[in-house]
Amino acid sequence: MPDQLTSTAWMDRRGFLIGAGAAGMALGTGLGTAYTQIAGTADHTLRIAPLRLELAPGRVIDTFAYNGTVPGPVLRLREGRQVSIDIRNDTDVDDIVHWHGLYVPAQADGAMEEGSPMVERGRTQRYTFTAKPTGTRWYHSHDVAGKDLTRSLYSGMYGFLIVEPAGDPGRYDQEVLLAAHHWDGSWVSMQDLRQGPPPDNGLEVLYKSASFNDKMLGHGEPIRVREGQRVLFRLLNASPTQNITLALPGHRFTVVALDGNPVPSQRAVDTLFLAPAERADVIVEMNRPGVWILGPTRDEDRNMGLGVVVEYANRRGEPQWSPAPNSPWDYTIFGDARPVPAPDRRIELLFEKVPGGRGGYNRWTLNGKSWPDTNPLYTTEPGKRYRLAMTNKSGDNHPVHLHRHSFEVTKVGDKPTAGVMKDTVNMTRFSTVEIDFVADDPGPSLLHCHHQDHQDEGFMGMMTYL
Ligand SMILES: [Cu+2]
Repeated sequence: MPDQLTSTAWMDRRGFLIGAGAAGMALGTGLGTAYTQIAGTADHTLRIAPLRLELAPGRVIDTFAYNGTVPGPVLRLREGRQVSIDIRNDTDVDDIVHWHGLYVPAQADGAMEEGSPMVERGRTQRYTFTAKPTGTRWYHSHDVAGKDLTRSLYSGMYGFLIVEPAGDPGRYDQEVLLAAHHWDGSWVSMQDLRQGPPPDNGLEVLYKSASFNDKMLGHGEPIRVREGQRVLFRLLNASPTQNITLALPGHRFTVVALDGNPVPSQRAVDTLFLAPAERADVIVEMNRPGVWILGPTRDEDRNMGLGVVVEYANRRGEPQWSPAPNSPWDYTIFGDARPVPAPDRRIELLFEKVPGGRGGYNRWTLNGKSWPDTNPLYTTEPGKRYRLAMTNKSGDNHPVHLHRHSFEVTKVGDKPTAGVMKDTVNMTRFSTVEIDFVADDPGPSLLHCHHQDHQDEGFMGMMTYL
């Protein structure tokens, strides 16, 4: 029982729990009365360890994962209930786990920049927090990867975290969880491979493999369905840097939630776009019997292994793929026209690239500065409403993530909208987006691009509270 060694934890003055391994237990005997000793087993344990992941016969990835699986175990938490999760680090590198899309104290959020402690190698650390808000959330490593394409979001260290509402409507017959990931990356100069990026552009990551969950397309079990079923897909783009656009030939996706939050206007779409870190909950009516490929519209991504076979009962044969109708993706089609309250303050953010040149790494700036010089990026007062007016002055996509808060998308380009609540908003190349939020979770909160390489090369700032 591995937990026996590590089930001792201490509550610090700010009300979150820090567990410790054997060394910490020895230290613990010397701690004063300010620390309350907590005994007992955590509700969940995640063990970080190396994993040889077989995506397909002969395609093995040496990576790191939680509890020996990719994705890690699905954590299903009950809304409003306190949960304790032990993270045990059985690797030789310190790491940290971030609870993406949840309202948790900064010290338990799993970002060292906000003050959360690293989970040291060989140690165990306990996180406790109250699970909210409801919906499809996820957890993942929030370590710095830098040039190391085996660490953090490049690795298998991610999993679904679903906060279940007290009363789940559950109008579906089957639930399927799919997390997309790209594997086996290397740094390349795109100019050497294809025309396109300007010649001063720096290194980018190119991948050799991709998967839904732990298998490449054509390997692993198909998703078995019956005609007439309503299937809920919870889709997560857990790729370190790649956008994906998904289709299921002959079927449409009815989008019911984005980033776990119900959308005001449920729309059926032919293709579904997800930037890194984004989630979509979609219902598919199974009304086209056959054997199909649910996969990315880019041939290159399917050839790399991204996709899964959907097989109707009593149907056999080669899985079919056909190009999807062209349907542009736009957050505003899921919004509505309700009036948006005027913000107490409008904050302009400009994102720019400092091209690395051939063989160099691109750098990123927010209002002219790179992390850590962007701390603080802006300061908020509890209870006030803010509008971030963001401009992407670069030819790259940036899924911008705000920690510990949900925000409302209020303008995409010059299109106003309301009601679409997210924690990550993708900014397409040379675009503007406005998001509104209420400063309702005091504590330092990171704002950063979810591309691992952009985040590591300066695209990060800190929102603070007065
Ligand atoms: Cu970015």
